[in-house]
Amino acid sequence: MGLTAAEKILKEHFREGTFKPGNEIGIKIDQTLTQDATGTMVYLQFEAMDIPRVRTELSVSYVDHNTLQTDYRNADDHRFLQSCAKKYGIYFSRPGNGICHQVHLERFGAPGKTLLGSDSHTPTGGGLGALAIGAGGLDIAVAMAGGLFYLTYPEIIEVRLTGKLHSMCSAKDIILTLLKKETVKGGVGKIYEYTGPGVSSLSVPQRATITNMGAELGATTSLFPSDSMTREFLALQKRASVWKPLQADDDAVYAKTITLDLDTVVPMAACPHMPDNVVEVSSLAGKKVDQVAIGSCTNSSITDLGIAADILQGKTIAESVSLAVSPGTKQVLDSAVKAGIYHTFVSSGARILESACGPCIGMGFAPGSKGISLRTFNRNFKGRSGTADASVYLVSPETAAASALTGTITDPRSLDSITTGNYTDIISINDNMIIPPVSPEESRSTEILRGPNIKPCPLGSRMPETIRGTVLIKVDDNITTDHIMPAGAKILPLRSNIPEISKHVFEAVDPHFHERAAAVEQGIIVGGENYGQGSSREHAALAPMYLGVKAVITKSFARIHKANLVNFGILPLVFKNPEDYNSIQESDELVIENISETLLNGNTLSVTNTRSGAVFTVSYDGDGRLIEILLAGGLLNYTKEQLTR
Ligand code: MIC
Ligand code: SF4
Repeated sequence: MGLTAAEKILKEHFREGTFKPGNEIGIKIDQTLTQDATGTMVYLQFEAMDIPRVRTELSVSYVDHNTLQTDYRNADDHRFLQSCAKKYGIYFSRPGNGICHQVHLERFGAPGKTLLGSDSHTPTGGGLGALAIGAGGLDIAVAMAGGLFYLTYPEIIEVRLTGKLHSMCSAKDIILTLLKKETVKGGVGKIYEYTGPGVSSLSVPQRATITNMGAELGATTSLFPSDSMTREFLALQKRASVWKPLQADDDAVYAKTITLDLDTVVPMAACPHMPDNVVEVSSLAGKKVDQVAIGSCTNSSITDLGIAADILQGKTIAESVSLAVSPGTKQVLDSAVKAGIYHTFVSSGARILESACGPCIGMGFAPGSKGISLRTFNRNFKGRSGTADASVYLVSPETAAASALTGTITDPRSLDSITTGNYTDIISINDNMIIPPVSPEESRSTEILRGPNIKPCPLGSRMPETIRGTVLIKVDDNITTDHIMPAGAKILPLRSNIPEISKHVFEAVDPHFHERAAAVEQGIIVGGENYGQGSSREHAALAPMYLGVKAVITKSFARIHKANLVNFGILPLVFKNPEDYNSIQESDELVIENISETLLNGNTLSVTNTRSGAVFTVSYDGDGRLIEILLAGGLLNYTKEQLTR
């Protein structure tokens, strides 16, 4: 039986476990990436492992999230990260050089490699034929130390593309179409592998838009084959030498096949407040728009900016609209200047922002009260833009630009014919904002520079035999890590300081969460389906751990968050009978006894609700290694115990 492209990479990197869907496997990681918002914790954890230099083929530390520098804290973080990179043999991409996923695609990604990143959109690299996976920071620290990355062997889903996109329809519309079909939890435990004759018409940046937003499906990752288009992209980047072909075997077997005819794809928009709340743009036509943002790791390539500029060419944006453009990388920004795209934007009335995440993570350009914002980004969770009552729609660059001109949501196909340019060949390569690793001698004498806001990573305590926990909060389905641990300009500077950031846990959902958690010794969180979707931020587990949360009981979990809970010694439990969710109230006391014995001998624990007297069962599906980690109080403690043994 032949192999799928994903299986070929998995097989080559497989080191431990049983090589079959559903089982835990350990794979070797070739490359890692971190970004500043998750990176400070990663390097604090790496430092605690006491390893002189990274053991990967290549590791890159990017600064792209917290670049506002409203006071000393972000700047101190940047200096800390730069000194860690020098100390440990890591490439350092300086602030201003661009968004991690886009820079990595341009300058470092390679077909057939495994890439692990402390950011959920790491699968962007799948556009180049790399098996690129997002994970919690601690998993990245372990991979940098040469440890394996453990994941559940995913189901491989084939997305067979036929036909060709019509003009004014783009890669964003493809992934939004898929999100409508598969939903934000449809991809949990799956890899989406793209095949079929439609693939060859999509450029690498277009493929990367699709694999980037595969994160919103909850997927482990998404993957395109490596073909002549990939080789062309790498040759333009003067990196043709890393190209190698990657394709599924003709007789490869997939768990399921979804066929998507690109001829039928039309402009789509994800409506507030979920990326799968997708409708056709034409059905929203005429709705007033207050602001438009073009950029983010999803749609900030030169092709994305080029088509938007073609639409804006010679025109002025509507008086009622504010338009911001953030080029994904310095390379894109420079190429946009060369190609005249920058001039077109500025002439049309656009505001040009830094090459960084910016508005995507609530770092500036927040909409006004009840504002309607159209963004080419990947997430529209409530409040993420920085304005709690704003409505964010996710659209393609074509729809964004067309709507900026008219001031209302506009189907770009309704515009008079647009002359489009080909901007892919205009490329400006200059890596002077990437600092390469130094020699081991220089590393040794490098001092790590810290600021007063950088506090050590707290350690968990051993799992108690009995949890007697208060239900601190009960939430619905699809709770995101943005709900659990919000980001934005006020909170992101606290990412290096867990005691401080923990005061903001669940802030937007319930401002008293922190006080309630502080008042009890052990806390429990109760959630619905797909709890913890979205970002990879381990702070959504680390801060609750710091507040004494011992278990989270839900109907189901998102992959990365569940792994983060285990990494920080919090039990991720699932109701055996989802109906039991209804019987729990906030402030109930839940008792779980004989934890280690039960977990080591099976996977079902019984829980007693002392208010109602009700007894119900929950399960944990992890294997022996994960149970050991939980009992040790998290991966850091477990690793220490292993080393002492
Ligand atoms: C996001 O898009 O939510 C982020 C900010 O990039 C996160 C990482 C973080 O919270 O630092 C992600 O996607 O993992
Ligand atoms: Fe940055 Fe937004 Fe991409 Fe996250 S989704 S990496 S915040 S641009």
